[in-house]
Amino acid sequence: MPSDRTSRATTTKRLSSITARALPASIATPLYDRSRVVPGIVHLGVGAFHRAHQAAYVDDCLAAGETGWGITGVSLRSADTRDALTPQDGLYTLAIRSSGEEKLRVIGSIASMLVAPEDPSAVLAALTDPRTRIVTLTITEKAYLRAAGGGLDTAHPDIVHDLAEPQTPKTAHGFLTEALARRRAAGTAPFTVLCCDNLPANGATLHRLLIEFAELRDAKLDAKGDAGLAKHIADAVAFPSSMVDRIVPATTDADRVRIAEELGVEDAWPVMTEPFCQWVVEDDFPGGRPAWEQFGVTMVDDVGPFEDMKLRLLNGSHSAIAYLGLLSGHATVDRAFADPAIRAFVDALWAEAIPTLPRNAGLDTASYTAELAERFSNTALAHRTAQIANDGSQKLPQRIVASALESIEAGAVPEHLTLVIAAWIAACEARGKTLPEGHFTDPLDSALATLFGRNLPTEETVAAVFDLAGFAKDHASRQTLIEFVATHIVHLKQGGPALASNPEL
Ligand code: CS2
Repeated sequence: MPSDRTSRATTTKRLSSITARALPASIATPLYDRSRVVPGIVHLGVGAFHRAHQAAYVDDCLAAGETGWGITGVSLRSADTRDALTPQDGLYTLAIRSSGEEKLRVIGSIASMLVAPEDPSAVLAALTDPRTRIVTLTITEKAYLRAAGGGLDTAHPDIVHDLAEPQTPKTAHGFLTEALARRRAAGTAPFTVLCCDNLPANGATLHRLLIEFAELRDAKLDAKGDAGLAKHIADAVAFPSSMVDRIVPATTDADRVRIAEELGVEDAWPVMTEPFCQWVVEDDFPGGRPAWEQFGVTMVDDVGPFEDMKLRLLNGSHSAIAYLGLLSGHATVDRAFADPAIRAFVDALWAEAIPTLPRNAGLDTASYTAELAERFSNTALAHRTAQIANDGSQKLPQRIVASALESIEAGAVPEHLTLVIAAWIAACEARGKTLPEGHFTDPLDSALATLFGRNLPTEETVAAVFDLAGFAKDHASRQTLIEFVATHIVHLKQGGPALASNPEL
């Protein structure tokens, strides 16, 4: 966080357990005794999304009298959230915004915060604490460190580090495996691992990656007779999948000022969100869980159909709105969605993606897309297209590429799905030209810059991007997809969405 916020905090009264007692009556605050709450959940990746979603559900459970599920929030990278929240006793404001209305609620479920790079052993201590029965994650797609084909990126320097130095991990994989090894050695039951990121079959995906990591670890430790961790993780640890949904735009300084005025005290990091909130979770928690179903969480046997619908309809169209919006000069989702050309595009995109969803799973796609249209039109959110545009190489496989491939296999012509891939490539290429340099980022940025600098024919560029990002790897329809995308790029460059720069961005 910029230092001006920290210095302001020292001179202004701050949100805290004490000042929360005197907030205006319209603002909901935790009325339960926070000192009685014991930590039961360790959450990795305690960013705004977690604080708008899971932490609110857990806050409801604690308010209803559960005491065993306080959250220990862990940041795997920066100290920003800890620095903002610790002086506030872990309290922060959740602002639920719809066009014309803002409701504020102070959340109290985060009991303490740790910053992994500062003190990995404190994180391992929290993870091995027998009271910790669930570990949840929102670390973003790229932190799963998948290689282009989907397996673990074993060459990634942090994976190499965590295999060499298991006592001081850097990655989620390193922390989880080391903690599970220590719990096993101590005779403590394993925790349940609940992935809450936008990945397909997120629980199973993380399970597979951790087994792969543990196999490499076992191979190193074999000589010392400590092998068998991979088998333990495969047999004894539960990884339910879950589908999470709430739109959470990044907090701005204007939000901080407005919330401070409402509260009468400063909150260094309030979180902005929409009224809609959904969480669908596979019910597989051998060590127990909060009674989430009493607070609006849908507990199911198989989250797959819900997840596909969300990734392909919500996130797929979000990415479309982001890249086409950027290329057309729209800074926020609501403005892009109000553009008739983009609105019509999204309808056509949904029409292509819907036939790829599981049939007979009871999905009501008509109401779902109608609700999405309302959510995307929420003018109070100011959700920036550049925020969603980040990390496209990690997001598009499950949002767009999978539906496009299935659509081709079914004999359809996915013009709109493939245009989103083209718009992503065009938007990446437009940075530093018609879009500001660094307007959004991607783990492939330096490789993409080198590639674009070679000025290859369009189809060769697209094929190289597919290789870098692992899109459609080894798939029979890869070449067809590349040809669609290359044709769209040529059209986009000939003047599809206006590629003119726009001061709004
Ligand atoms: C968005 C998601 O930034 C993005 O990529 O598509 O964060 C989206 O807002 C959430 O998944 C909504 O649940």
